[in-house]
Amino acid sequence: MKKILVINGPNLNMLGIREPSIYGRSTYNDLLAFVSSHAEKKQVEVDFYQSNHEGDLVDAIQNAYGNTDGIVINPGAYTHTSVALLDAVKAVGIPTVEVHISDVSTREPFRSISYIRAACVKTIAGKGFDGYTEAIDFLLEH
Ligand code: CA2
Repeated sequence: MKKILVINGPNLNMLGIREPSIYGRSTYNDLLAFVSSHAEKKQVEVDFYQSNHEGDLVDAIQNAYGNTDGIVINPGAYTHTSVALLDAVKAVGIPTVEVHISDVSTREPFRSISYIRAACVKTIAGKGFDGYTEAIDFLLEH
């Protein structure tokens, strides 16, 4: 069975609490349930990790080395700032898909910048929670 690690960065544990017009009303636990149900259908093992701390996210990517077939990552605001996350994905060489719930390209200009994108096999944005399942399907097919 294939194993995929789903990583969420800062503030994604607060989903559903504020800004429903941007991120929807569903919570982080709803996201986990939605992705888990899809993974079960696709017979893929999925692990989840969420942190508000950049170094902990780097550790999670490094810990996937040698035991994970693919990574789905929503780096949150670190998307727009973190060379460390870019380097971590490059270092492990695990196929990684970048996901954003909102359409970052139509929001503030700084959200159009993504450092991690250069190390990712695909970027999916603006599809809500469906972006995560689309990312899993992409990793299984490629
Ligand atoms: O659209 C996305 O998935 C983002 O990665 C979400 C990040 C944001 O910084 C990125 O630019 C785009 C924010 C995570 C959630 O932030 C919340 C803010 C208020 C209430 C609940 C969550």
